[in-house]
Amino acid sequence: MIPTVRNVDSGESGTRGQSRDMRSWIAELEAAHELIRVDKPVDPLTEMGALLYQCRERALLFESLPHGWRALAQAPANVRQAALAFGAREDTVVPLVAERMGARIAPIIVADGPVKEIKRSGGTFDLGELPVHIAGQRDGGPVIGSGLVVTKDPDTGQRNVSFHRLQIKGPNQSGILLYPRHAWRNYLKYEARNEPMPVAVFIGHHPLYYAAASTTAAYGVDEFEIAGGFLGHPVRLVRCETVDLEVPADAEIVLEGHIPPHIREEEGPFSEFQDYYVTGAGKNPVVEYQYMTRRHDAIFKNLQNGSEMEGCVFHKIPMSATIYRRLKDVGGGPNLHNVMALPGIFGLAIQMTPRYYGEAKNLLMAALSSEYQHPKVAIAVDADVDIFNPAELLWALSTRVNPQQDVVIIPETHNHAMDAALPELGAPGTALWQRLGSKMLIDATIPPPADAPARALFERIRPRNPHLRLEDFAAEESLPLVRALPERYFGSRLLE
Ligand SMILES: Cc1cc2nc3c(=O)[nH]c(=O)nc-3n(C[C@H](O)[C@H](O)[C@H](O)COP(=O)(O)O)c2cc1C
Ligand SMILES: [Mn+2]
Repeated sequence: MIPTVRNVDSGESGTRGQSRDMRSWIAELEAAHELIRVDKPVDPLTEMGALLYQCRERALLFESLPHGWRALAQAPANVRQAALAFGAREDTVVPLVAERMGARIAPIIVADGPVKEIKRSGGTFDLGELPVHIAGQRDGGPVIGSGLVVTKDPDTGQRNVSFHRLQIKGPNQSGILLYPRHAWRNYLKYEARNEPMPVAVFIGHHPLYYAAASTTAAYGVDEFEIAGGFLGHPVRLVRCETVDLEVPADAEIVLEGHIPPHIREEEGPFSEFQDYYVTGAGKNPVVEYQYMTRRHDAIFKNLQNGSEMEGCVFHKIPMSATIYRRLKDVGGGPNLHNVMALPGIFGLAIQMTPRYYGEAKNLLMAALSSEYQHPKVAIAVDADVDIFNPAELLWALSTRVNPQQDVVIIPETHNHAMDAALPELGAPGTALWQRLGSKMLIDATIPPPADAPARALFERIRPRNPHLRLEDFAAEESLPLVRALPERYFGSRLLE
């Protein structure tokens, strides 16, 4: 257990040297040849979304945006890049994050920080001058997708940090989508008192802050403690100027504001994580901003949503790690290898070696009823199936499943309210907003090792001499083609 440090003012010394921020992340990406610089002018409203849409492999640093802004986006562009941020590999990042979730470190309060270099009160800043982009053709307007929203429970003072889409509506106003979870719960408490809810939004920081904010923990858990556990050092916080909230000292930009009670305005549509537009759109609350602080040379952070975009990477890692933690205990410790959310986030692949017949179904039931509301389909496969290769997953589904025995459908479950395939009850911005759907588990595992003869029927094809490599045999002029062959192909993991 890493020791917990509480509210110590470390001034300029202390943890400063080891703290990681968006600057250190940009340097890290560049050193790993993971960053593309875009030096031509780009219009965030009409051009940026298309460039991000095309760039699923590398991060983008926009160097010539309106009003002199620079911005980082698609960083992490995929799970592989997220693994880099955690110092892991694609196939080791989830077990590692699951472990770090158990090592929370309380933040510290410092007197000052880079995010306070410039201070602007209401009327002296205009959200319209930030390089906020429009992602999809049908989006309702420019949306800050990278704003991490800090709120407090008015009864206990417990802090919460979460992602919320913020559609720009004026120089100092945005919409906000408050999905029925912790910030919404805090808002309902303020609304019951007929008081505005103070909020602080920070934009631009190391991706581990974003991963922490998208972790669904218990109500009352401070996501800055989760960020500390991910980072391995306490988060440095500074106090806000106009609200009783704290924000990271090393963020790029902070907006201070409040959500007035009982106000709902049209919001959305927005390019959402499942790759559809309309979910969540309707009458949603608004945020009014009265103060902005930022670094003197602040770099903006754009974040594009949609399936297999940056936004879904921030969903996938904490969701998979939280469910991995949960499954680790099912039935007294299964032989669990990995968990990964599938594209669209409503599905999960569970990689395990069953100890007993039927054990996979026990894990799948747990996976479908965790802290997360999203998972609707859960698939269990053995260790030989590369869960990062969709072809292998689909192959396991078609060759290792006897549908009448291996597929179970649980009717009439509470599902994620933004799953467009399910009937919607209530509406966004109201107390009864949900989807009453169903769940499906698919056991695509093979017989357990304890039943060796039955398991042997599923021994996979491997070539003789699997260590041989084509580049040692190919003609000199063909080597560029050989080196351009994809590293991942059907069965590639079996040759490792
Ligand atoms: C990229 C991204 C965008 C998100 N956008 C929203 C949003 O607009 N509204 C919302 O309520 N939750 C949104 N979420 C989900 C929450 O931030 C996330 O589930 C978080 O865990 C909720 O925090 P909580 O558990 O403290 O309520 C988003 C998550 C990610 C990763
Ligand atoms: Mn929370």
